[in-house]
Amino acid sequence: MKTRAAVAFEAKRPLEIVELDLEGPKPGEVLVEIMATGLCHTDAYTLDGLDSEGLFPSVLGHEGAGIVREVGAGVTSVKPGDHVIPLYTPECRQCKSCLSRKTNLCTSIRATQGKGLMPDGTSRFSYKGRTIFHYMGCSTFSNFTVLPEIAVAKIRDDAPFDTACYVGCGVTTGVGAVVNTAKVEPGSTVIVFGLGGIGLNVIQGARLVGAKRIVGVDLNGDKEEWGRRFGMTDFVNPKDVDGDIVAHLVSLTEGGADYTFDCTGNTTVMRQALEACHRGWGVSVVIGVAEAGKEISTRPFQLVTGRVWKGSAFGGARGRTDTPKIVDWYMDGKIEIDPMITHRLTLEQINEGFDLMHQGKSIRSVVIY
Ligand code: NAD
Ligand code: AHE
Ligand code: ZN
Repeated sequence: MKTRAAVAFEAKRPLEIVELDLEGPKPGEVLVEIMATGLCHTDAYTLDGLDSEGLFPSVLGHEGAGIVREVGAGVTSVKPGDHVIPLYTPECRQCKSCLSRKTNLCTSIRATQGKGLMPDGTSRFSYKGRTIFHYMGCSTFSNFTVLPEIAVAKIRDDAPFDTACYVGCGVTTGVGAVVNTAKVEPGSTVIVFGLGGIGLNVIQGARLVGAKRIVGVDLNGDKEEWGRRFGMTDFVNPKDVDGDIVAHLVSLTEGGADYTFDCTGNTTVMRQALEACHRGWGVSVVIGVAEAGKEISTRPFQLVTGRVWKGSAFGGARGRTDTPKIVDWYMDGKIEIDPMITHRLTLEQINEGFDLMHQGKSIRSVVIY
C-alpha cells in the first residue's frame, strides 16, 4: 500500500513529505493507521545527526496513537479496530529482561530495532525502490506503519488520539521516572532540570505522589509559568544565579534534594543534578539523552557520600501493561495532558513543529493526520 510520510532523507535537513510504499504486516506484526503523533526532542536529536544509532533515510516519530487496520498471521492480542499506542520499549513478557521483573527494557527485538529494521531484519518502508529505515520501532511520522505485536499497547477507545499520543513517550517518561524509577515518597523535595515536554511531566508526577517542594530549573524564563501550572513550587533560572548553581540549589533545598531529574540531555546539567542531591541519600535520575560522544563525570566522593546516579528509559514503564493505565489516569483526571499540547499541526507543517521546539515556544506539538 501507499502511505504519506515525513521522511528524514539526511541528517540536518528538513523532513520531506512524500508517498512511500509500505508492505503489509508479516506474521506477528500489525498495520496501524497513525491518527496523531507528538514531536519529542529525541526525534530532533536524531534528525540533527546527534544519535549514535541514527540512520538515514528513515521515518522518525515515536510518540503516536492510532488504530489497528490489519493483523499478520498469529497475532492474538489485538484486532482490527483496536486503538493502540506504538511502543519503542516493547514488552514480550518472555525475554530474560521481561522475566527478570527488574527492568522495563525488553530485549527481544532491540537489536533489529536499533538497525531500523523489523524483527525479521527487513524494512516495510521503501521509496522509489530504495529502503527507508524504521525508527525506534515506531515511525509515527508515517500515516500508516507496521509494528511487531509486542510493540503496541491497546488503549481505551474513548481517549482522544491528539492527546493520548503523548503517553507514547513524554507523559509516561516523566511521570514514570517519578513513580517507577525514583519511587518518590510523599513529602520529598525534588529538583527538575529542564521544563520541556518531559520535565513538566516529572513535575506533575512529583505533585501526584505528594512531593512537598518541587524546584524547577530552566534557562528559559518563560518556563516558570509552565512549571507552576503543574505544581512547581520554586523556579531557578541559572542565568540569574550569581556563583555556583549547585551551591545555590543545595542552599535553597536545605542540604540538597531527595530526588533530582535531568530532563535536558546536557551532561554538565546531569552532573549538577547529581551534586544537588542530598548527601547520604539523594537520588539523581538521568532522563535526558545526550548527544553521541558525550560522557558524564563527577568526583567519586559524591557517590561515596551516598548520592545515587540512576537512569530511566520510558519512565521505567512496561509498555503493554502500564501504558493503558497511564491513559486511564489521564481520562480519570489524575494527570493532565491537554494544556501541554501547545500546537496542533498538519503533516505538511511538521518542520514548523521542530522550529517551535528549538525556539522554546512549544511544550508539545502534535501532528494530526
Ligand atoms: P524540550 O526541548 O521540550 O525541553 C528541554 C528543556 O530543557 C527546555 O525547556 C530547555 O530550555 C531546557 N534546557 C536546555 N538546556 C538547559 C540547561 N543547560 N539548563 C537548564 N535547562 C535547560 O525536550 P523534551 O522533549 O522535554 O526532552 C528532554 C530530554 O529528554 C531530551 O534529551 C530527550 O531526548 C530526552 N528524553 C528521554 C527519554 C527517556 O526515555 N529517557 C524520553 C523522552 C525524551
Ligand atoms: N540511541 C541513543 C539513545 C537514545 C535513548 O536513550 N533513547 C531512550 C528513549 S528516548 C525517547 O524519547 C531509550 O529508551 N533508551 C533505551 C534504548 O534501549 O534505546 C544512543 O545513544 O545510542
Ligand atoms: Zn521521546
